[in-house]
Amino acid sequence: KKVNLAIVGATGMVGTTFIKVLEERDFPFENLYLFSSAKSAGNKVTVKGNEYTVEELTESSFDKDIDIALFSAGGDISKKFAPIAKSKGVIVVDNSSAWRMENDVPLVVPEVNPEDIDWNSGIIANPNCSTIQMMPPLKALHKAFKIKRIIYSTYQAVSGSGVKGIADLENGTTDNYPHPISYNCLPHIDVFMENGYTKEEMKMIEETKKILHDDSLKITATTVRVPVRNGHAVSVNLEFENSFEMDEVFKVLESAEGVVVQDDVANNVYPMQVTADGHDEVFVGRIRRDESIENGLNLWVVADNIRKGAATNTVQIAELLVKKMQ
Ligand code: 11C
Repeated sequence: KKVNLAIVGATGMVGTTFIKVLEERDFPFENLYLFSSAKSAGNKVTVKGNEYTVEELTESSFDKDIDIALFSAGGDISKKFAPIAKSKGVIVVDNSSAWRMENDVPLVVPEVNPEDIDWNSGIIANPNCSTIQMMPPLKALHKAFKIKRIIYSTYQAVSGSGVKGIADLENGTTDNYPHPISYNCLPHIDVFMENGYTKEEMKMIEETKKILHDDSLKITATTVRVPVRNGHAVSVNLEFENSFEMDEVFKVLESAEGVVVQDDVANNVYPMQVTADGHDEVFVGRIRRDESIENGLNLWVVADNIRKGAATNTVQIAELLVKKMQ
């Protein structure tokens, strides 16, 4: 069955990547509606050879016959318009943080917990980009050796802040960040919370537990903005319940869906942001035992935060919905 699809935030960085990914994966839509703010309304966009006119998002936008809407226009737009869409029978796949931790909203990484889309009540959330890329390798390792504790340290690209972040990197300005990001690193992503963590750090902690369905996991995180245009890297330290052999770890990661192992240090092969850029997979390397504790492991995990961290993961969720509608 071909579905009627809407994109909210169609002209933004993730929105335009939705369109690229839909074309690349030949997503089976019948009608396509592109919505944006008044500023970009009227723009013409070509998708699969057909020209579409971007319309202003209004409260009556979902009166049309729409099955699935992909949202990436920020949390405030999602908070206001996702319930309107849902009330009209549309299933919303939302890329913002607005609904992720709600009890009736599944948080889905298709390689990891596809079954969770079954209990949606009209809104399915796409996790935070730095969380998404950790889930395919960690789910496979959790299943094999049972994770006890996770320490995340991130190296996140300016594209995670949108076009303003990229402008600050390229121009040496401080319009988006409180300090220069050119030639600098900022241990500060999103706002600071009362406990001294940033919201980005708390997202990684809470979303990991929700996606892996395991509240007993002990998790801590430090998230850092680095002067990289696109692609997030995460250094992760894991402590397992069970003992493991390194060849088993490699086997588990090599057979994990959506994961590509790049680990040949003798030839300087390891994941990097510049090589992950433009790809949909999660790249894992620098795989080595943490010799300071029992059952410890270190990994370096890199992915394109706009693709797997946002647009591709959202489109993959929509593909699961289409399959379910058949
Ligand atoms: C960043 N992770 O890199 C953020 C961007 O909750 O969807 C995505 C924020 C979110 O700045």
